[in-house]
Amino acid sequence: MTPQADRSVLEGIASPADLRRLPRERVVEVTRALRAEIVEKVSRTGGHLASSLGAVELITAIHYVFDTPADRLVLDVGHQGYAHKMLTGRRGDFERIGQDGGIGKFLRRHESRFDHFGAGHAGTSISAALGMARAFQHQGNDHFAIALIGDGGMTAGMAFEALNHAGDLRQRNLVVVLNDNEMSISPNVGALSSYLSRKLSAPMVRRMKGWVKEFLGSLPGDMIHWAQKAEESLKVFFSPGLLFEALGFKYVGPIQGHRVDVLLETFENVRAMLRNGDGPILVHALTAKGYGYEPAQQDPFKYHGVGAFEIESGRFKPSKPGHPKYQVVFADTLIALAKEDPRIVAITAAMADGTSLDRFQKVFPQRFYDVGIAEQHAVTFAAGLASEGMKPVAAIYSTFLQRAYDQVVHDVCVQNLDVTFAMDRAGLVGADGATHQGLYDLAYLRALPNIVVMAPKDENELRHMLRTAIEYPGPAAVRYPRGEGFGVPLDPEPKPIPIGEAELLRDGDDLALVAYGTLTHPALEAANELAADGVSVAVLNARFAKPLDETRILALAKKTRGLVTVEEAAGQAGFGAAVLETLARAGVATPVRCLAVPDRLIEHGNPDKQRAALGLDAAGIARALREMATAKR
Ligand SMILES: Cc1ncc(C[n+]2csc(CCOP(=O)(O)OP(=O)(O)O)c2C)c(N)n1
Repeated sequence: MTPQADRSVLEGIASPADLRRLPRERVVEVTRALRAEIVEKVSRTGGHLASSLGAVELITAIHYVFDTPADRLVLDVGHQGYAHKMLTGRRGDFERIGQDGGIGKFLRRHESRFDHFGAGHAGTSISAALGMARAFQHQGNDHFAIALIGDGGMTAGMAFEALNHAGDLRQRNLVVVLNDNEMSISPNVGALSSYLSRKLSAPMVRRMKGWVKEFLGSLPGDMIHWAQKAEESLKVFFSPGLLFEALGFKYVGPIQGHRVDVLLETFENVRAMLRNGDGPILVHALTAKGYGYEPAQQDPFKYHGVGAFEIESGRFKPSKPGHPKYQVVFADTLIALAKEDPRIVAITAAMADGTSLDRFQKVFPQRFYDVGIAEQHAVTFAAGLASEGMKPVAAIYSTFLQRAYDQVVHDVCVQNLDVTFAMDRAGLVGADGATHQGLYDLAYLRALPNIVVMAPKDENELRHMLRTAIEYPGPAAVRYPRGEGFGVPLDPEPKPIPIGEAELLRDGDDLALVAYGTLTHPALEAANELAADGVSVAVLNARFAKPLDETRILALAKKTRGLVTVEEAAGQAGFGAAVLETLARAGVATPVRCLAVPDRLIEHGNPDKQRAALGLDAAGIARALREMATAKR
């Protein structure tokens, strides 16, 4: 089924104020038009399809009933917000979503005055909305703050910290809308999810009602009041509201999240309750991810984040067959190692597909853990496993591991526990943009005691490093990028690399390149270019940022006229900084140039173009070498 709709109604909506001028009977028409528009736009550019389709009615109804932007709508993650973007003047910008200079895939404060809080990571919306609601109270105004969060987002511990606090504050101008589709990216996990979706079968409800009626009938008159109270409690006990009520929220729901009439009426009631001082309120809406576009509704997992596709059939545009992805090489290597070592277990925080650990899950269902969007718990859970002699491998994107920093420090490194961090999506990530760049892991890990920090030059070395990390008896982290490797041949057996040992790929006497991670290959290309100019450049594949191969690096610094370090990470406190510290400590004054990502936000865009613009490709590295070769001393 293809969502067909007359989209002309959208022409007159440049902001939610225009939406609110429409009679309420026409809101359904708006949601249909938005849905058709989302499918059409995303079919060309790719994007978060199923999540956005599932939230069209909720977002439209909230903008219709509440006075946005004076009232604040905070979207958790922001990936479900395409209807929000379209209703707030960005319909015409969808052609370039996630591309250089285009709008972002998530919400950004500088992109629109309707994006009250930037996001990309899950679980932050309730805290942020509570802060806003509290600010309104301090400032003496009567605006409301509304957080829209998915059942996946709700698995983040932070969401509960916020609910707990909001309940305690009795925050009367706060609404949390729970968009419950029983899905995270893959099916949601955990006791909370089962609790929310607990449905009493109809015959059971009928039987219960019958018993209660019979029981009430048998009671003397003065006890009926108490018995009715008991009946209410029984109902509450069987409703998911109990949990939220216990946290101090008024619970409204569960309601049908795609019925516009129900939503408008519910939000109007909610607004009246808020005005009456009855907040905070939690609205529990049941939705279907991918709603209204058959292929996505049938397989919301496949259509969570998509590339371009054909609308009629739902078929994706064929992608060119390429080299194996780092993720697949990682997962397959882990499977091979786990076959030999029963102590190995794998952990993901809601990214089984993204990390390719779903492959591991198929082979070792009992040794695989998806903990939900709970990176902090994932790390300390791994620490606990390690403390009892297991060998946990936590595959967490570089950007999401930021969340669990104290767990990495306090629970793993300080206790020197044997946890392997497989840091996926390290470096530039492309369309996901600033919130997802994997640029800070070097800076945040290098400072920590006990940990070994490494990065492979290609997918083959990743295999060896994974084994190295797992065999190392303390904490070890391996970073690798998103997507395809270089297509290098894979050695049949992963072998451990001596800790802290760099690899001299090419000797040279004039200059030295010290490369970390996947920029080693472009570094080699650059050295070849310089050789044609008669400049002899040594290339060292550093492999380890901690411990650094000080002996080899110092030897190169002493023998050459200048050293260039290369890494795809934030320059401050990164790999180059480690080299500079080593040289300074040894009193070696060889000039050093550090090529790294500069101290500014890198937004979404094509990573190859971004690398070129930052001087982090072969041409840029060659340029830096030439400048160094011709510099006067
Ligand atoms: C801290 C963090 N970990 C992981 C992710 C990756 N991620 C993006 S959306 C998503 C699922 C969100 O599920 P839910 O909130 O239920 O929204 P839905 O897509 O089902 O509408 C995940 C895991 C993230 N954005 N942030």
